[in-house]
Amino acid sequence: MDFDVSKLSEIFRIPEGHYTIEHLQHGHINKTFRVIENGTPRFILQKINTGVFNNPDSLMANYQLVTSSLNASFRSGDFRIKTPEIIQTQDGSLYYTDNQINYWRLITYIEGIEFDKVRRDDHTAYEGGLAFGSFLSGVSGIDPALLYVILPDFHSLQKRYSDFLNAMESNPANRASLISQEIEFVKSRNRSMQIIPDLIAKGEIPLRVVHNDTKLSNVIFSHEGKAVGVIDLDTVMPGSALFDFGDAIRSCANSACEDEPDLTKVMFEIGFFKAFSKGFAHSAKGILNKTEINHLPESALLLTYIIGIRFLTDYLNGDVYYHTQYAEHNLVRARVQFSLLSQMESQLNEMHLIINQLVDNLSEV
Ligand code: GN1
Ligand code: MG
Repeated sequence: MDFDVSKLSEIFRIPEGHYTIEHLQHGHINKTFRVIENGTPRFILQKINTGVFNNPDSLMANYQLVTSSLNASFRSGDFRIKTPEIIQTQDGSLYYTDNQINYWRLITYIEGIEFDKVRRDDHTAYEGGLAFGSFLSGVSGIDPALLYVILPDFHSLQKRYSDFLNAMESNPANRASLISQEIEFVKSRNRSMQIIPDLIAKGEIPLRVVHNDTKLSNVIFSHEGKAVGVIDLDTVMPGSALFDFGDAIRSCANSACEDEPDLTKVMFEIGFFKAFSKGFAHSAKGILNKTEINHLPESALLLTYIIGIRFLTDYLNGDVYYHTQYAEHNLVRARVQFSLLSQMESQLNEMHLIINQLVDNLSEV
């Protein structure tokens, strides 16, 4: 840890106190610490990964715009989901640069249970859907043009697929020959994944302000199991609502962890898909157009595919993007996504039936 915590209140606008910090393991990009005072978590301190986020000014400007708008709605009672607030440095900056040119930010802590203690059940999936649907509707008043595009083409299939082909051809870590099965899997699906990208290109699926990183671990749950917060706003940018829905499904409808090595434990839980969709439809209704609603199931397949490709590409590149704990970590992660994707493919009709039923029920209300 290269941050001197005894200087925290000299650097940021917080009361003086005896603070300690604890490294949190989740998150594959930034380094995240919980700041504790007398046994109580008070703030979150993050070292921004500037290899990924190379413009901290734009990153933090987006963060500020989004959280100040959402938290204003929260305070007026229009919105039940909290987002972290930025704590400025003593000189009014949104982040602190140390003498090693590391970038640090301090944000408020949203009280909730540890993510690994959150129960995986229908209720949690429903609450997750409510949270991300509320987020979407909460930011719908922000003009997408006001946000910087922090990571261009973030969920672009074309970019991710061509990055994958390049990694395969240049093969910098000499790993391509170890994964011929996975490479075949990726190639065989590329065409069928074009439906949503084509509709986006035609403008039938609009660009909105979206979260873009809707893993269930980015929802904070209260001890009673209610979704109370949405965190990790680094990727909030113009994108499609289907990115948020699809990314959330690949995470919340997976019975296992994102890096479960035993694929027999990886089950696509269609019950969780149904519950999440119900929560999402409830809080985002009135926002989504018909084309978006009709393609909710395909978005789950698309995002599962895209995230799987990204893990596999990083494996081919020698683990240069995601934090990894062991040599095969990215490959294990990719295999989990591909297993989920295969299961979703065989249950696509059921997923459509669920969404159709949900739409019928909503229009009767
Ligand atoms: C990364 O930082 P984290 O862990 O929330 C990644 C997401 C992936 C996710 C997979 C900026 O998110 O896009 O879906 O890993 N974020 C970035 O777990 O690349
Ligand atoms: Mg993230």
